[in-house]
Amino acid sequence: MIKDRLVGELLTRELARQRRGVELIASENFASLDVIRTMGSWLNNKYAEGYPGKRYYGGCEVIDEIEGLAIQSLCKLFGAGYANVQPHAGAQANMAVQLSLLKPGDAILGLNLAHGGHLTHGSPVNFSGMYFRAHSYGVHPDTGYVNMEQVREQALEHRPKLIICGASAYSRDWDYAAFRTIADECGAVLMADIAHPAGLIAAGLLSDPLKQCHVVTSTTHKTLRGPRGGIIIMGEDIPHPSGQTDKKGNPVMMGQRLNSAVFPGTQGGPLEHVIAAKAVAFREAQTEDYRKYAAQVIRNAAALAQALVDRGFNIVSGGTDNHLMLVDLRSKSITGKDAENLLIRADITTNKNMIPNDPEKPMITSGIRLGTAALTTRGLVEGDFVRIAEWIHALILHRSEDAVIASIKSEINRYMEGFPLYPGIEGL
Ligand code: DSN
Repeated sequence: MIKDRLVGELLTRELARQRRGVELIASENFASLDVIRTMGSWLNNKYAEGYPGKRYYGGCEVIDEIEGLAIQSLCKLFGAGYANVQPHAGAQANMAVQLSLLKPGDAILGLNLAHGGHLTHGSPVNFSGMYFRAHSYGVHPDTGYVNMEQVREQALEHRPKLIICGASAYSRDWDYAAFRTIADECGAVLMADIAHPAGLIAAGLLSDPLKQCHVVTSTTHKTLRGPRGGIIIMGEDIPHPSGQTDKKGNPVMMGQRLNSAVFPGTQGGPLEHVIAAKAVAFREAQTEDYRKYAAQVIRNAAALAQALVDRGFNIVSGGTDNHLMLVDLRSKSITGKDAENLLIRADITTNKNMIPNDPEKPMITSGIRLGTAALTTRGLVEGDFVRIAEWIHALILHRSEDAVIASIKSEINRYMEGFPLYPGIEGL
């Protein structure tokens, strides 16, 4: 164990919690030990402000190779022509894109947070909604699918400089081509935030945003199963929409502006230990094993959604194309907050989540969001997810019976022993 016993014991307790529980938080995963070990390395010690070959510190020759490898591996994984691997998180990637393209007061258009969007896509409590005139589109009340007519109406009315597609709680694939047509019609730059489905896109199982979107951001720790972090990619570098030229008369490129927006625009020293771990994850995601994993994630989500529907639950949009689903709990007369608190008593981890047009407040909600990426890493397959639906159903049905909850918790803890996490590791 590490010398700091207090922290060491907490690390051990958290490992035990992760091992014994049914992890259904859609944005979480279990990174490989290679990823974890790379993050916990002496690369942490190095300052490397700047980019490979152009640093503000000496001694960066190894770091340059590491960051170069991460960029090259990321480009190969997505077929990208440009990559920046420095954003500390998805929010920083989105902030950099907005800084590279917009001036305060410019209009942007993204998916409403209450319909599954993300804070950084224009929420009034986030920089994106404070500094820019943020407008939003939603999902169709009848179908739960993104309302493309509304996207077009909003785009033509507000003429945003940036249109954002992508979400935190949306279970369907995206029609990037339709978004591009609208973006072209109103002269906007089109960005996709693929933080959630990135790994499934890399595996070729969902539509490819790089073909249609000018710029794509992501996190690296959700379906992509890497370290906690962010990235920015483009299919190919393009001239910056301002049309500006440099001293030699060459167009200023978008990639150049994005790099400046990450550093020095919004960040200082890059986390090279995390960038090295990103390189490990990008290389893992190119293996046949990872492609099989990604396909299993989707099959498991479909099985879980169907098993819940079979037990009287409603899924927003009726199902899922990706790794997650939004469960509308109103048919079970329980709020999202109460369901989250109930399920955790049996070691099932979820998060309460607004459903579109939710009558409840954001801290209460009428839904929970469930995802299959983490448990698929543990080795669970379709039949196991039917079992999970049975547990969720039984817990909600017997919500006031402590003995039933305790018995399901014991059953879950025994069950999860069959799916070892980091076998042989007892702590740090
Ligand atoms: N917090 C992330 C999620 O859970 O989806 C998004 O930033």
